[in-house]
Formats: sequence, structure tokens, C-alpha cells
Amino acid sequence: MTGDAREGFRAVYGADPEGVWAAPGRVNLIGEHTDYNDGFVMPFALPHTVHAAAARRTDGVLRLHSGDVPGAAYQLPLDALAPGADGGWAAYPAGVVWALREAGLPVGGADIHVASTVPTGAGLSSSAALEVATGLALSELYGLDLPRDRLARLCQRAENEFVGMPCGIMDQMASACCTEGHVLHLDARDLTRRQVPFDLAASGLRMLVVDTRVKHTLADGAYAGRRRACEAGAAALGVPSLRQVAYEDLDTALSRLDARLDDPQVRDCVRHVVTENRRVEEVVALLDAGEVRAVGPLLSAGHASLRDDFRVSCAELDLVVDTALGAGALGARMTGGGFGGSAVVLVEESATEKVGAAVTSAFEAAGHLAPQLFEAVPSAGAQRL
Ligand code: GAF
Repeated sequence: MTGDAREGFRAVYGADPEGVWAAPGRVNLIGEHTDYNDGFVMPFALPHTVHAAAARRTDGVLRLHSGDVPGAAYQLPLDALAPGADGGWAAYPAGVVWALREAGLPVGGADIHVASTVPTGAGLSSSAALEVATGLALSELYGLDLPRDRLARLCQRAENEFVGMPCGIMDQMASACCTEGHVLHLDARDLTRRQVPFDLAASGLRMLVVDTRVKHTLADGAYAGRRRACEAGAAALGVPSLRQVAYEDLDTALSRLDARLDDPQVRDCVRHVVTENRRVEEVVALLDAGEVRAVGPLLSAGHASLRDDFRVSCAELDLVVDTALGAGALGARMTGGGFGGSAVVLVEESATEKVGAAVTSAFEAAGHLAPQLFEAVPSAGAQRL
């Protein structure tokens, strides 16, 4: 892979890059649609990465090329970078350069070539990986020495304002801050975090990722709609964010919402967020106690809440979860934004093949595209190679 990005750079730009930086995709163990409600998330990095080979330029021009997209490099004068231009994939790295410069950081031109093994449109955070690889490359090349959480915030700003996708902070923080063998317990309100050891193999367990190959399009308005529903719920309850609603006060909050708003969608979204934050707390407590197997039912409960209350699942994701549980999985849930994409399945090592085969057969029987299955191993966050 490193070879690919380096060689790709040479082939496109006719010179060596100054370095190659890698940033991973992620799965989220639990804590879904909680980040933009100031809540808790628990992602871990995948071994799948975006590699960015990069070198500085002195003429104020940004050139961007991807190994996955045939054709010449984009050539963008830095002074002309502005939100809203339709650059396809290039909007993500261009947006990062824009965000760094908007923050007043001394970033000049660059040649960048990217190569990725993160599946796109699979809910595995390929966009954040692209942003963080670009951001880390520029941060190091221009001697900015950005702390990882600041880098993640700038990448999120690129996606929110330059690309126009109102995502939370989870994916950028996962790519920038995860460490091998750990799941990241992140408080999205102030970015305080803890690396929680997550060694499934030592417990005789495996985690499968099942990419349904239903392409999710988070930017299509549904994600933004859920976010607005959460904000409407918080406003009706008179709190700055749903993080302020304690699990113990949920029934009171729901009755208050019923009295103040005639909107069952808002009510159900609030219930999801409050119960999901609680599930994260419970999962952390179980992992700290070494009770990894006991996490399974909480994952499945999280899926039911995303399916029934938050309504961001789809038939294929539900089929993965139901089939995996029926075949003996300890727990299963969709992961990421939803509307397609991937599910995670916690299994006993000895049941891995049986559960995987059951999911594949169920997809075939239902006439769906064959899903892609792989094992999720908690891997390193962004780094220079
Ligand atoms: C997407 C977003 F980018 C994240 O910020 C998060 O909200 C997630 O959906 C849902 O948990 O990945």
C-alpha cells in the first residue's frame, strides 16, 4: 500500500513525495447518532486506510489525484478554494486545506496522491480517513504540529462547511486518535477520551463487519433530518443538547415532549439518543470488568433502537442482524450513519464461519447482492509511514 501511494505519486507528478501518511476507516462499537448530541461514542480503527503521498509546492497551487479515479490531477489555486464547488472526492482534501487556511494556519500549496483500501459508501468512514490523511500530511509538512483533536475538528469543519455534510465529530476523531488494540471511549461534548483495551482474540471472540453493499448517501438529507429532529427535541425540553437528558428522567422528558410537541419522530429520536448514551456507559463498564461477551445484547438493543426509534436501518441491515443472532451471534448492530452500509457482529471464534455463512445464504435467498464480510481488528490511528 505505501508502495502504491508513493509509486502513484511518482507516476502522476514525476517526482518523489516528501512523505506518506495513513489514516484509517472505523467501525463504531456502540454510540450511534449521539456525537452531534454532545454524547458518547466508542469507535475503533480498521486496518483499512487511506494513504496520502504528499509534497509541498511553492506556487500556491493544490494538486490532487486519486489512484481510484482515472484521469489527470485536479489543479486548484489555493486562493480560489471556496465551499460549495462540486469537486466529487476532491472536495474532501480540498476542504481540509481550506479549513486549515481559514483557521489562519500557514499552509501553502501541495501535490497529493491518495490510495485507499477503505470501502466507500459502506459506512466505514472513508471520507474522514481521506480528510485526516490529508490534514496530517499538511500539518507535518508545514510544521503546524496540530494536536489530534484540533486536526479532527478542522477536518469536521471541512466536511460540514466545504462539502456540506453536517456530520458530528466521531469519524474524524476515530481516524485521528484510535490506537491499536483499543476502542476509543469519546465524550463528543469536550473530546475527552480514553483508550479502552479491546482484545477480542484473547477472549476467544471475533467481530465481523458485514458490508451490505447498499450504498448509503448520508448527504441526501435524511441524516440532516435526524439531526434537526434531535435539535427540536432539545429545544422543546429547554436543554442545549440531548446529552443533558439523564436516562433516569427519560419518561418525564417524553411526557413533556408529548405535551409540547405533536411530533412522534422527535419523541422517538430523543428516546434513542438517551438510551444509546446509557448503553455506551454500560458497554464501557462491562469492558472494564473484562466481561466482553456480555456486551452482545447491548449491541443488539442498540440496533433495535436505531431501527425502531431512530429509523435509520434498512431491510438488508436488519437481515444481517436477525440472521446473525439466529445463527448464534452474541450481538449485532448496524454501524455508522445507517440507511445502508455495514453491520458489526460479535461472535464466538468457533461460530465465525457458521454465522458468516448464514448471513451470506440469507442474502442470496432474499435476492440481495452478496455482502462483503471481513474481521474487524482494532488498529492504529493516523500516522506517518
Ligand atoms: C456518520 C457521521 F459522520 C458521524 O458523525 C456520526 O453521527 C454517525 O454517522 C452516526 O453515529 O458516520
